[in-house]
Amino acid sequence: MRSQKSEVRSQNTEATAEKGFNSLTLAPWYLTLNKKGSALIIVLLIVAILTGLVVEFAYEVYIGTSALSNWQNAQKASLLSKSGQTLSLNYIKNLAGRSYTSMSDRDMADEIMPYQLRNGEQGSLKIKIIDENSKFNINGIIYPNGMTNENSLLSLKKLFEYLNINPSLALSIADWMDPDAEPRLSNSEYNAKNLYLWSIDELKLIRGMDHKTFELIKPFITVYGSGLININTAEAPVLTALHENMTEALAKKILDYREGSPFENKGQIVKVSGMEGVGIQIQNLITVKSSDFRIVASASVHKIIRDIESVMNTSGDIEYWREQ
Ligand SMILES: [Ca+2]
Repeated sequence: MRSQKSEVRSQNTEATAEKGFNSLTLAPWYLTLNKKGSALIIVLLIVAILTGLVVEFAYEVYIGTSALSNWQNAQKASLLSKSGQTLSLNYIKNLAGRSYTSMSDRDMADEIMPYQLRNGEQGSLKIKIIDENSKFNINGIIYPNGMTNENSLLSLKKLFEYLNINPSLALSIADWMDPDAEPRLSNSEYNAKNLYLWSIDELKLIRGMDHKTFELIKPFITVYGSGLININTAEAPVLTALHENMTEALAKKILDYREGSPFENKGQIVKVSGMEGVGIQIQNLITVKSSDFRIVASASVHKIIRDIESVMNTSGDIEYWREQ
């Protein structure tokens, strides 16, 4: 009997052991963990993934909104800058009706232009009006038939001398523009355009014209307008360059004279002490009325800036336009 019972117990024990082995090896792994702990890990994983998605979405929305906002502000700044150009054009058109253009006409424009937007927007518009007739027209050194205007070339040399620039650079500029290929200096016809300049920036392409030199002459030269110099608005370097007999001292006398009262006609220049003779000789080079103006309008809306620079004449023609 004992042996039978023992056999039966032994069989039960084996069965139990076999059952226990099966349940341990066949059950999924997660059933072997604590159920509460595993649920917490799963929840945490889901929360982490959702947080990641939400952060990514929020970031994309933020970037998208910022880009849209910047674009809208850029459009507003651009429109504001264009309005500044229109406003300036109306202003210079009014100057056409005047018999002469004085320095105060130009300065008044500078004073009335800066203002803040009135519709609550954070924005501003600044305008600068520059008289192109106060500058030396560099295209004037070559006649339309290709010949050199020696008097004009001499003026350019005098302008360079005034600014402490080597006057021979004027010869390189003449070769750059004249239609022939005969060099006045060694290599001065190298890669020459042999045409008039469309913009003074083209001067940077000429050998010998470094950045410093260009910045020195930039305020005093132009490619726009009739070529006549307005004696009411030209600065001393340009006035001195008008004629070989002009001196810096005479130019300063002209500045002093017009400060008291502007020249109402070009013949009045002989009233300036010392200008009795040379004043007559430059009559065909000067004017008292300006026709071409450079307008620089800079608009800012929420720190987004749009600049428009143009050159327009008093008839309303746009000769140059650049937006950036
Ligand atoms: Ca040439």
